[in-house]
Amino acid sequence: MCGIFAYLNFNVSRERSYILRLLFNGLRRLEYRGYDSAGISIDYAHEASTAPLVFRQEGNIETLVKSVYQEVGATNLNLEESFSTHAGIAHTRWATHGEPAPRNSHPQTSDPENQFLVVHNGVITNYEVLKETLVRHGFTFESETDTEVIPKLAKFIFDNANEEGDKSMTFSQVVLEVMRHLEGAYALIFKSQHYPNELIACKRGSPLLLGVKELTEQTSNGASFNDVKYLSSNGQPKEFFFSSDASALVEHTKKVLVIEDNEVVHLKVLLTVTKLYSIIMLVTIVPLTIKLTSNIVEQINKGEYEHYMQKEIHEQPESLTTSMRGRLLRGGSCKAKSVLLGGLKDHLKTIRRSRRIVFIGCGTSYNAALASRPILEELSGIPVTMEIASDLLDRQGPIYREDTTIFVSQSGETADTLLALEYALENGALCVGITNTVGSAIARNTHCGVHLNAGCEIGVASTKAYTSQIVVMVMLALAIGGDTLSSQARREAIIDGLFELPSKVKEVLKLDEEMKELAKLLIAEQSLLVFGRGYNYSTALEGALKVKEVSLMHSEGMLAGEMKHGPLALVDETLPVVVIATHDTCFSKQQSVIQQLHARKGRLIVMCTKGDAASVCVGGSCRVIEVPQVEDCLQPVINIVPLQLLAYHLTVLRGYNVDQPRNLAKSVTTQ
Ligand code: UD2
Ligand code: GLU
Ligand code: MG
Repeated sequence: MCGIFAYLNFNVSRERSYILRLLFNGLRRLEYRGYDSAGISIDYAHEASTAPLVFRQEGNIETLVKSVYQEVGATNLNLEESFSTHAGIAHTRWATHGEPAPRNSHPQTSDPENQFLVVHNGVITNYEVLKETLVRHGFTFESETDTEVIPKLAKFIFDNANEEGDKSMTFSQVVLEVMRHLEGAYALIFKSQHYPNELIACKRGSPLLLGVKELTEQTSNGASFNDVKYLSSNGQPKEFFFSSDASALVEHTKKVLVIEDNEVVHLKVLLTVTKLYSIIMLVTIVPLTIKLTSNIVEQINKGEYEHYMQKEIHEQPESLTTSMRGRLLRGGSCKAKSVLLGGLKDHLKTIRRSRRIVFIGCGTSYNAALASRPILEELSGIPVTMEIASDLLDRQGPIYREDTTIFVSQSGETADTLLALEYALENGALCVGITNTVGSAIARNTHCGVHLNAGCEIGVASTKAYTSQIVVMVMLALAIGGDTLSSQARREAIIDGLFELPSKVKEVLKLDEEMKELAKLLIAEQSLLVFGRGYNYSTALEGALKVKEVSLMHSEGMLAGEMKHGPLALVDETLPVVVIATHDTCFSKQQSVIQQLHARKGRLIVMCTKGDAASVCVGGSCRVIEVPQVEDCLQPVINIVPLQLLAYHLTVLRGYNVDQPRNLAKSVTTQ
């Protein structure tokens, strides 16, 4: 979805009208990818000192084309003016941050003079921190996009270097420094007034190709096109194209290079000793690991919070919003509300035809899959089974070509899950990834998938990634379920529920103080049981996992239906037991569980729907946690929040390290 196109002609005279036509045609070829607005930038004049022109419009490409020619007419810009070398960029946007509008369309700019311009496909997940930093340094933002931080950061880095007297910073150095600060997914093209006739392209996650058209027969220095460094011989005319996919390149050239993640392509005109121009393409590999290092931006920003886990718990209304951005379609007068997962749309037919769907994960990711299993079964009608990655491998459980396997991992590098992925690939199953980390091994090696876009998670105990995983998998269920008439009302109710979910999470976060009080009561306990069923079996497992993971208190999540088959023996007046009994199809069964626990004088903490407090505690005394009600399949997202808060406060009160619990690591990259 959305597209990038750029064109650089070198040493071949092209009129402005030709360049415009070429850029517009490039965009038209990318049109099928879907978009809601478009924009381009070309040069105003040959002189390096003049600001490039930027045209942006909401709506289709033809609207942009019309407005460009109108503006050109009004300003007497000469369409016949020729450029022997010129760098132009173009973009179709699929809005993720900010409504479709000219100010939010790309190219996004660094300042009114357009010193740095950027077109972007993707989502920058840490743009808020970057934006705050830039605003503190005097930048004013005019769009709601995540993209706008990129050109502004480029200008900031460029200005800083110049102030310090470093006038030799190259365009690629500026961009490399920018890339060091970006998290998320992107394909980017940079154009700058300070580096006329140069373009830089780089990417992580989103696709980007480079096409080269030689306008003479000679080969260049004998260097093959696949060489990492590609030098043109002096002065030979050439045309360069960047595009999100091959459809916009084939009419120009067959010489196409796929740009890999973390590579930077720099198209640059050099004045050589022999006074001839040449073009260099630099492909620089940026080590993946250099994140969060610079002092310009304090990346690891805990803000008002004391711990990352705390920050990440409270961030959930925002992280959930980001996970859903651009993926929920509100519908209209004659269109139904729907879900669009760009990464899956070409595979939905295959998934629907599969005999079985197998969720594979470990720890929290497994729990998130378990939370989504009922709705996936309901909407798809396909049997869904659950596998803990290591157990699947231990058993060498059967996986078939007709299976769709779904690999869930926050980091995308979890060793057990990765090995299970290899195993499933060998067995010929369709492999789908659900990961938070663009470019991770699971994202790369699965056939298709969905990124969580929840933003970087630092606390070892996963919180915001868990809720985003559930939301993404509910959207996956909606996408796989398709648009059968019989389930339309149900689907629309879930989509409405998704839209409202962030505000409901905000509401449930208000229980913070109450959970702290509860933690004080439980501080010296040895053990805590959590009972759930149906949608909230997962909540019981995940709540207990949080508690044991960070507060180092023994805790078990249990299926309430299994209570009488063993766990009931543990119940007495002292052992605290959390029962999740929010309103859904399992409500009456949970009420009877509560009765039975009362009968054994159990020490109950009941999580119930707001307004149910009085009715759930009939027959005994208990402490209640009242939470807002949402659509049943989304309730696990709400219900886990108080338990996350409880685990957090228990840990702090017991004096343990919340962000780095004993013996645990953030991404488990060993078996
Ligand atoms: C794409 C962009 C997103 C935004 C959006 C606008 C990327 C990475 N994403 O998001 O930033 O511009 O379009 O509409 O550029 N994939 C796997 N395995 C995984 C996860 C993902 O194969 O575990 C693939 C997936 O099939 C797709 C690509 O990676 O081809 C991007 O996935 P996505 O979920 O980021 O895709 P989408 O369309 O939501
Ligand atoms: N996230 C960017 C925006 O909302 C780019 C979206 C796209 O990939 O088109 O402007
Ligand atoms: Mg984990």
